[in-house]
Amino acid sequence: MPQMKKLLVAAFAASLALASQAFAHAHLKSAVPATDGTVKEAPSELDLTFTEGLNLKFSGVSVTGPDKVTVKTGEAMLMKSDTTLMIPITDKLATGKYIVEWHVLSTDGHKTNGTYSFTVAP
Ligand SMILES: [Cu+2]
Repeated sequence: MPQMKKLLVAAFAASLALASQAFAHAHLKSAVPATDGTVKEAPSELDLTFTEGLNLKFSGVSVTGPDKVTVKTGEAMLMKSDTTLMIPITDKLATGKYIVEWHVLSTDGHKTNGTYSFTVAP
């Protein structure tokens, strides 16, 4: 049944194409301070590195500290071929756990978002 075989091959190729598109979205690859990490010194910036280049205009984070207080952040910048989002922290962070909620638009036009936390140790 060559016709059927052609169809199966086409379907397989289409599913591969879809899968690789899904992987092309910008996923968080690494962060400083590290995701779920603990730092001894309060960071003056956050670096979030993604698997894809980002569109700065539609990318950003919101940081929430202990007691659900929103941390003041400066203007985000892109570094390392637009894959790293650098966010200056204008507040001096007290010890405690911080939640980082990020949202980005990758250069392929897909939006992704996520959440992670880090802790500033006493
Ligand atoms: Cu994508």
